[in-house]
Amino acid sequence: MKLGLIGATGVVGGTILRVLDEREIAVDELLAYASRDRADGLMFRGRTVSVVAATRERLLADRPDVAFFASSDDASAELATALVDNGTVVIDNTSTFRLAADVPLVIPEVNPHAVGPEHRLFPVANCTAIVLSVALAPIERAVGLRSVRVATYQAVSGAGRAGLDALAAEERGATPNGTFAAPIHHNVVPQVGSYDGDGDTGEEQKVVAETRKMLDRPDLRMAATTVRVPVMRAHSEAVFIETARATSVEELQSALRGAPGVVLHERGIVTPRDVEDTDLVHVARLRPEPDDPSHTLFQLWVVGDQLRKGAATNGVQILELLIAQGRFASRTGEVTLSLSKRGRGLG
Ligand code: 2RA
Repeated sequence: MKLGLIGATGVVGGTILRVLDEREIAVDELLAYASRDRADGLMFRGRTVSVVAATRERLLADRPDVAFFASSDDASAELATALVDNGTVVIDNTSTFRLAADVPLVIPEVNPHAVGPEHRLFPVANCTAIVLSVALAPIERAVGLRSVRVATYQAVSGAGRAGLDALAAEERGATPNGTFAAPIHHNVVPQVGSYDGDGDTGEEQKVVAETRKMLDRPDLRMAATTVRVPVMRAHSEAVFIETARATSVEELQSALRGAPGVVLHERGIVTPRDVEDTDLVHVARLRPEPDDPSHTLFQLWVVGDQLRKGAATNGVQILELLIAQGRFASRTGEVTLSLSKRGRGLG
């Protein structure tokens, strides 16, 4: 397989390379692109790979079998459909095409059936929405959901290398450089994405719209408040659900216990530092709301590494799904879908 990676030098791009390697995806040729030529190149499987500017002409001439986009919305808007029309399968980590009606938005643990043989463009959903949907899907399947409310605690690496650098600089005493809407060191910032001061931020709109699409519940009542916190890596979410029928903690636990991609913590807590660099979504503190005679109101705490499961790993899993469907030859011959307990670290 000839594999292109646009945004190869970014945080998500680097994580995609690691996940491809760990999952032993057979890559015959890696084509690495960035916003400009890079003299130093990058290392992949013990070899130095050149990094070149991602121009339309070069990409169309290179014609990769698969291209991962981990760059800007603008780069995806300009280049992704041209590549798709040229025969390339595109797995796109930007928001550009996520809500297009004829484009599937796939989490392999949640809605693999959304992939049809005609599809060649696969956006990877918003990282917060992926982490949330992996935890909600088993509940939706078991008892149905009537409403979901979520407050998030999002790591600075969600804003890429600039976010990591901004927190590190502020910790060393530098003046905030505007990467976030307010100082991030010793603070929390209730704005992720664009915000015009009235109504939801861009991130909040994405979480709601994309979760509805992935759960195939356009009618799901939802609200989100997304917040940036001075955590390096992994997003956390406090989730408040109303189920479609009366249920119990035990029934919800049993739905989550065997669910693909989920680790259920029946006791204790789980924090972003516990799940750094892992691929599974962790659920803890599942409990009923107090004084609820309807037995439909519950709360849970959900944590996942947004760079891995929320971005790179989900994209590579989509590629694995396509390989398993016979869309690409695999030299290893042994690429199997590893949806549940594969992953590093906890669980
Ligand atoms: C963030 N969800 O955390 C975004 C990144 N895709 O900023």
